[in-house]
Amino acid sequence: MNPGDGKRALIVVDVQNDFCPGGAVAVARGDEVVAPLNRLIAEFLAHDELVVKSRDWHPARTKHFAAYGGTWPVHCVQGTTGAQFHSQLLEDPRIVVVSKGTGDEDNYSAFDSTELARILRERGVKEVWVGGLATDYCVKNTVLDALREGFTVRALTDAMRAVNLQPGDDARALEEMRRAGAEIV
Ligand code: VGL
Ligand code: ZN
Repeated sequence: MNPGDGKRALIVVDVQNDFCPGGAVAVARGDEVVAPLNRLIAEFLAHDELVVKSRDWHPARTKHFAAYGGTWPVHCVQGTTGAQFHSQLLEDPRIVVVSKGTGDEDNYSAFDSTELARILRERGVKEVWVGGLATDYCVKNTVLDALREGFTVRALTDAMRAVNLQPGDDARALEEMRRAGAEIV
């Protein structure tokens, strides 16, 4: 089977208020991923293909936060407005939601401590298309884990934006994904 022939799934990574402009870990122009992702969500659902949304879903106290020894300001605390998906992101009962970061680990990847790999395998998925927030953390780590798990991966550059704690982190993240075997589209 050629890459592209397998059953596909769309993985929408962490398109939550806290990663959008005005949020606690605001990604510049993070909200611009919503329109292209909505087009893909509609297309995948129309073809009966799986759509997964991951969400960063932290407890109020976690070592992921700077206050408790980690890197980040408080963000995406379970049940808060900041943790909600962007209000314009398409919702549908067929979409599977995967929560990550529920303990003290950073859990940047949507595969890390979640059921995602099992869910994809159960549905016969061979190829995943990945977009969302942020390119240099959760999108990158999700792409790298998907490759490690044996999936064909398309990283959707128009549908992702980066935190860029250091200038150029976005380009480095894309290069790392490409070198690991992702198709950058
Ligand atoms: C993320 C920083 C902290 C992400 C999550 O979703 O990319 N970034 N937690
Ligand atoms: Zn987080």
